[in-house]
Amino acid sequence: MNNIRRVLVANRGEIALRVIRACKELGLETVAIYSEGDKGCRHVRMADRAVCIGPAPATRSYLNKEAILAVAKLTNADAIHPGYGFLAENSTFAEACANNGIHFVGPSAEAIRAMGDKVKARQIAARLGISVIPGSEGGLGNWDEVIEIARQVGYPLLLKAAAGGGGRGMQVVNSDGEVKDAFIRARAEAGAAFSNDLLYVEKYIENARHVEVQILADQHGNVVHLGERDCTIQRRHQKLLEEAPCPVISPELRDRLTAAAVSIARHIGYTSAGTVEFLVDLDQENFYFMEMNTRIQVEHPVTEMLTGVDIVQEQLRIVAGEPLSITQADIQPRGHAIECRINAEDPQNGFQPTPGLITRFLPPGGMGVRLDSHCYAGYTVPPYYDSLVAKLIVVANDRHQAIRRMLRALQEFEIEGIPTTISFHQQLLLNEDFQAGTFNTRWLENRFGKEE
Ligand code: MV4
Repeated sequence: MNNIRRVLVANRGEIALRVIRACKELGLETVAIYSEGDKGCRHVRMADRAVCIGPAPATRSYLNKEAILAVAKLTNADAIHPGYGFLAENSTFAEACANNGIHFVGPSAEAIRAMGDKVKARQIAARLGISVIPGSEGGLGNWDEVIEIARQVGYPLLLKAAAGGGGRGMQVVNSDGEVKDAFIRARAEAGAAFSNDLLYVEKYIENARHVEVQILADQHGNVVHLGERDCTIQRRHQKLLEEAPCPVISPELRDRLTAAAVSIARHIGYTSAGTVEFLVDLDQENFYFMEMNTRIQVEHPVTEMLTGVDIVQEQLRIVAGEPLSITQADIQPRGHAIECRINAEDPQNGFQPTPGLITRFLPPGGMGVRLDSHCYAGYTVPPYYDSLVAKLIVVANDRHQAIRRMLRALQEFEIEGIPTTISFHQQLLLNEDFQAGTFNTRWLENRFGKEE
């Protein structure tokens, strides 16, 4: 790659390994950063160089912009890959990289800012003629506006944080009597979580699927999509299992969804990998724009398994000023892929986090099985960060075979020393509603919520 030789990976865990692997294959050198709580992490061993960035709490290490930039300068890194979470969608950090002559492996700070404002993002989509969920035109001034909107679109409604995303701070409102308290609660939550308490409101689409489209865009005006992913299986807005393709959309609905995603990316001059999230209303064979994520997502391997495209390598090519290595005609998703997020959580105990020493770790393998994990026997899962210990991804010729392959791989996967969500995934994959593919966004809480 002409103007990138060394990449600082500003993340940890499985995504740090994932990025380092992509860099190595492109002949790029890698610099890892790690906190004092991550001394034994595999990304520290795998990178060409590793620098301790600070104490375990993320605010003192992985979120410490100044320290990360200082390490990038000290090690002469040409680029910083933020992974997901932490600083991946922090426009101030992206700007600081640019101001220091360091490539931020992601979109421009402007694109991050534009899509980070969920109200503005909705308005951009609406201006492009893409349907958005009926609700408030802009942000809300006060709760009486919510009652006015309820007259137009009807209850139930969903209050959302303009600076939020990913469902954080969402409040369902079922009647006029609930509006005031829900508004005050949502505003307080948004202010605390995002230091921005602006809210907007949408009709709550109850029988829906969460379908997102993967986009890749380079600096030469090429924008392609890599198909869609179905991420409907979420618990408290944490995705648990993702699959591709979505088992319930028709080819023409798929074409409309992917065309809408490409048009948004093209319109805002987006570059790098991005994901446009939609809600598909199963009752009306219709879809609505929800939000756009300006980062590589946890679930990206599902798309890689169907298309053969290494999304992280494309991100690195894009930031180096190279054109995409694929055209839309080259992208022919084949088969069916499923990803299970294996977390250090106890499904028998309200999915409580279960950090601790892993005493046995025997990963599954074989045809069509990929395991993205930083864990090993002897590794201690720290309590400071998210609970993800492994992403188990399978690909097969169709959904039925992919479910069988995933069940076989989960059976084979041995982790001892801490409770994990492996057994929960086995239960989920054996469930007949899941196997029929007829679940919606409310299915998991209704079906499994009762058993907590
Ligand atoms: C919605 C929705 C229904 N109606 N918005 C947004 C962030 C994502 N994590 C969940 N989001 C949703 N937004 C409207 N107007 C349904 C979801 C949703 C969901 C909601 C509750 C429980 C599970 C869910 C799974 C996927 C999507």
